[in-house]
Amino acid sequence: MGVLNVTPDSFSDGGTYLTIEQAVNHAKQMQIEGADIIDVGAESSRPGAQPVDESEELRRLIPVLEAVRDAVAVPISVDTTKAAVARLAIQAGAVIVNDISALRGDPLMAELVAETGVGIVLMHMQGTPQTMQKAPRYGNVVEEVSRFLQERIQIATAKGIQSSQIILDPGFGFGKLQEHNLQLLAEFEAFTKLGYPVLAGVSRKQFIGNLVRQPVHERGYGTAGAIAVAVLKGAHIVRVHDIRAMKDTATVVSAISRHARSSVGVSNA
Ligand code: HH2
Repeated sequence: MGVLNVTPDSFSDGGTYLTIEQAVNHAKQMQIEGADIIDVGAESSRPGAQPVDESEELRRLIPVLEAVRDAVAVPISVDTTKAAVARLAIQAGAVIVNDISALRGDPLMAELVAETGVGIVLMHMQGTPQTMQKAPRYGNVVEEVSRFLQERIQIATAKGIQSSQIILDPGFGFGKLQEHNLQLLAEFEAFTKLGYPVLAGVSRKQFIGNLVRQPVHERGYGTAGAIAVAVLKGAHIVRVHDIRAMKDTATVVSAISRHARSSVGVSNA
């Protein structure tokens, strides 16, 4: 899954793809480099980011989404927590809603997803983007994230969403300290064992920067290390900025893991 942020303030690519032409060119390039899904987002969720209102999110998103849909053949997902935005994005061609609030942000989102049959990413986050990095706290992070995801699956299915629509995501960097992010990756198979496709969004994140001591745009090699572990432990989708490098990383690791006779969470990525 290639990231396309049409925001002025995203932590990695903010302000880079603000015109339709820039966004379309980047989407095409990601397709050429092997992206299987393009995730378009118009509201940053980096720690401390200011929320954007619905009309501004739509203004940024919809023209780009329509142009990208016409320019690429791969499925498009929309990174939003608002049902009204998701509805217009689906009408404009999105087939997955990437909801970082896991249906908690908007009471109308579950109904929309059930009615339209699109895919839905249910992601774990402790707190909100404004508060989440202030004091993240867990007893056992893997167990707590896992329990949360199972609760959200129950709520989603109770509202008429089919199991086949659901994708899970432990939410790297969303209300997690360094040790929590590392623990989630070290035990990533706990999530792939839940029986749903699992997405890992580690690309260029702060916990990688803390290890390699590099600024955002120099975290590609560090990201590849994290992607390799996630794919080895069964991640089905990796949400990344550097398509070519991460596609190659995932391809090599999944080929190796298919030869492992007794590995846990063998990938079918
Ligand atoms: N991470 C970001 C945004 N959306 N969605 C999912 N499902 N999983 C993630 O880990 C995830 C996500 C943050 O990264 P980015 O989009 O590059 O930055 P920003 O939120 O600042 O736009």
